[in-house]
Amino acid sequence: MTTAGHGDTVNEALPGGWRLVALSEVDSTNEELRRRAATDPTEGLAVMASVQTAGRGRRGRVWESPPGNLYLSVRLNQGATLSDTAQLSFVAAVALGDALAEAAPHVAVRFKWPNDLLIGGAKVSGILLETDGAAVIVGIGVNVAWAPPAGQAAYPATSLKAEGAAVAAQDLARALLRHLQSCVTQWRTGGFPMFREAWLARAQGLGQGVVARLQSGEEVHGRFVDLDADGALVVDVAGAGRRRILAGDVFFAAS
Ligand code: BT5
Repeated sequence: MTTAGHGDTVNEALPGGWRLVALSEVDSTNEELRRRAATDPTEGLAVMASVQTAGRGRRGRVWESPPGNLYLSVRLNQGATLSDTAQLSFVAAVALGDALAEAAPHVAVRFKWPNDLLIGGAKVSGILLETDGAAVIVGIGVNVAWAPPAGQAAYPATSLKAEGAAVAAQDLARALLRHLQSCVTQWRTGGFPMFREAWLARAQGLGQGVVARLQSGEEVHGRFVDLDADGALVVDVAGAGRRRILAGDVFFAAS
């Protein structure tokens, strides 16, 4: 595994004591924050990179990370309980949704459970939360200029550029960090309900047919009816009542 990036290109103080370190290349911004914890365990330390050589998704999947896109991770000294970590992935999605509404107002962004953002049904962003001792690392990838071509990713993908939004990754990073800081503060004082509502208001496929593929390989077919107070997907299964899905991948029935 690569060790560190090729030097800091930016080391910038942000409001609220947060700080942004920008690197030209790194294996994974999540991994870089883990390494930095030994010498710099500050809350709000954010690392972005122009390229990731080993960007990752959930369960060891690869996150394609060529130049031009945004790869950003932030450390939150949260106390890494399962429930906090699950809730934070929705808080981060809402923050990114708000940042995109500001940076690219004409594109309509929807949320896909558990932690993707879609434009026109195609994935423009993925969020990966990892725990590191008592901290949570929030890793966010946004396809600013490039997306995997059709057939290459498990789910159709798009980029902001392909959707007609000219946004610079550095500008989006700053807008995102500003929204993330404000959302995390609101979540810490006001709790999850307002984020659950904000997420549901822009959720893809609410009330529609869905297939949830669980880690065991089991597929749950039903109707996506809710997000519960813990961030679980609630699926109404014909003849079998409601199932809470805590982890898995979601596919929408063809409309
Ligand atoms: C995710 O995983 O969507 C979370 C991705 C998180 C990436 C960020 S970048 C900054 C930080 N540092 C890291 O190393 N990671 C985080 P998941 O839901 O498991 O989706 C992964 C799947 O999405 C892959 O298996 C592909 O099918 C597809 N994929 C890969 N690269 C993609 C891309 N750039 N755009 C759209 N889909 C992609």
